[in-house]
Amino acid sequence: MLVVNKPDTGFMFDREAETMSRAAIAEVQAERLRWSLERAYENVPHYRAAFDKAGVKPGDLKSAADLARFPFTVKTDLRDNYPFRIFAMPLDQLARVHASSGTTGKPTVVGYSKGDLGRWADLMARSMAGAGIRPGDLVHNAYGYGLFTGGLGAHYGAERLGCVVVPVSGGGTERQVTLLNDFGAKALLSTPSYALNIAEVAERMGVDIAALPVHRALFGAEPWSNEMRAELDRRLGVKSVDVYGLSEIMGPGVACECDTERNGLHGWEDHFLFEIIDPETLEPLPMGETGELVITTLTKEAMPVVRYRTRDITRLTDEPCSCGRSHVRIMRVDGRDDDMMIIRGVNVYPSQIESVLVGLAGLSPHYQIRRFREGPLESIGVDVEILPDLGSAPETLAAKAAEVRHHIKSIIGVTCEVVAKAPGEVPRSEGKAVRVVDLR
Ligand code: DLL
Repeated sequence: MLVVNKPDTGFMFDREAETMSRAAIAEVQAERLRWSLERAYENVPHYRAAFDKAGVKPGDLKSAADLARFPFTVKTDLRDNYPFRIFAMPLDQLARVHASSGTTGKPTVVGYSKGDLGRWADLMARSMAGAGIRPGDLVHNAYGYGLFTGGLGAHYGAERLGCVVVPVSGGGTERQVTLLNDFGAKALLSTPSYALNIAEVAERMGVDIAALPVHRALFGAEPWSNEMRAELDRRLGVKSVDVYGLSEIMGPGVACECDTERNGLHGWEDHFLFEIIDPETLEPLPMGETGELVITTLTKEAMPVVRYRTRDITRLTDEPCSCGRSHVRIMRVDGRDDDMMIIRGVNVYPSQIESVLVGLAGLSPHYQIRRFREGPLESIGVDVEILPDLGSAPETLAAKAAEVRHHIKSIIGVTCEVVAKAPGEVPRSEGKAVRVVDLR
C-alpha cells in the first residue's frame, strides 16, 4: 500500500506495516514463524533431519522465545545441499535463482518463488523510500547485475517504488560518470567503495558530481565507516544511507537506515526475525548487546531459512526512532567475525582502520590491509595512498607512512607496518572491495 503524506517528509512506502506497534509485530512474527518452521520441516529434508536431531517439532513453538530451541543454519548447510536441495518447492515452480560468487568451494544457491520476488521488491521499495528516494526519481543502479543479488534486487525495488531505473550495473566507470552527468539521476545505488571510485574518476574527468542533481545514495553490501560516509557525502554531494542484506536471506533490503536519523538500519520484522547470539556459547543475548546476527525468514516460500548465522557482528535496539518506524534497528555492521584480526591481543576490524585513514590530510581514502605472520604472531600491514599534490618522493612517502602508523597505534592501539604508495597504486573497487589480503 502506498501512503503519501506530504511530498517529501513523512513519506513511507507501506506506512501501516512500517509503523506497527511492537505488540502487533510480535503477534505477526509468532504466526508467521510457525508457518515458516512448518514449511521448512515438511518440505526440506535438511530441516526435517536437523529438527529431528535437536528433538524439536514446529508445533513446539508456542511463542517466538521458543525459537531458541531450534537448530541454527550455517553456510555449509547450504553448500552441502548444492545446488537445489535446500528449496521447499519443486524447481519448476520457482521464478529465479541467485548464487554467491563462491570464492572458496561451491557457491551457495538461493531460490525465489514469484511471491518471494514480489515481497523482495516491496521491501527494497520500502528501504529506498526510507532512504529518501521518491517515485518518479531517476535512479542510477551501479550494483552488479547477474547472480549477485545487488543489481536485480535494487532494480525491481526501484521499479516497485515507481522510480525510473538506469540499469548500468558495475564497471565502465567513465561511462558511469557520463551517464550521471547527462541523465541527471537523483539517486546513486552502489557499494560505497565503488562510489568512491566513481567520485575519483569524475574528478579526473573534470565532472563535479556534487553539483549534479544526484542527492541520495544507497550504499551497502560491505562494511563502511562513518568517516567514509562523510567523505562520500561531501565528494558526491549526497546524503548517503546504509542498506544491508545477504543472499541467503533475500538480498539487499533486509534492513535499511532511514534518512531521518541514519543511525541504525530498520530490520523489516514483519518478514524476518532477528536475534543476536554469543558466537562462542551460541546463547541468545538480550536487546542491546553485541554479538552475531541470526536471521529467520518469516514469509519466504521457496527457501525458508531457520536461524541463519550471518557471521555479522552487531547489536539491535528497539528504542523508538524519530522517523516513526517501529521496526528494530540493527546498528551498523562493523564487520564479519571472520574479518576480525587479533593483533597482539587487540581485536581489530578493517573498518576501524578505515576510520583512522579516511580524512587524514594528504591521504586518499583508498587502502588495503595485508595479514601475515611474523614467527608465531599475526601481524598486519596497511597500504595507503597519498594525494597527487604531495608528489611521490621517497622521503614524502616515508614520512606519511610514519605518520599513519603513529595514528593507528594511538587510536586503535596496534602496531602495524604502513606502506605509503604513489597515487593510483592501491587497487580500486568495482563492486565489493577487497579490503584484506591474507598472506598467512
Ligand atoms: O551483499 C546483498 C546486498 C546487495 C546488500 C546490495 C546491500 C546492497 P551477499 O553478497 O550475500 O549479499 O553478502 C552478504 O555482505 O553478510 C555482510 O557481511 C555484508 N554486507 C551486506 N550489506 C552490508 C552493510 C549482499 N550494509 C554479506 N554493511 C553480509 C556491512 C554488509 N556489511
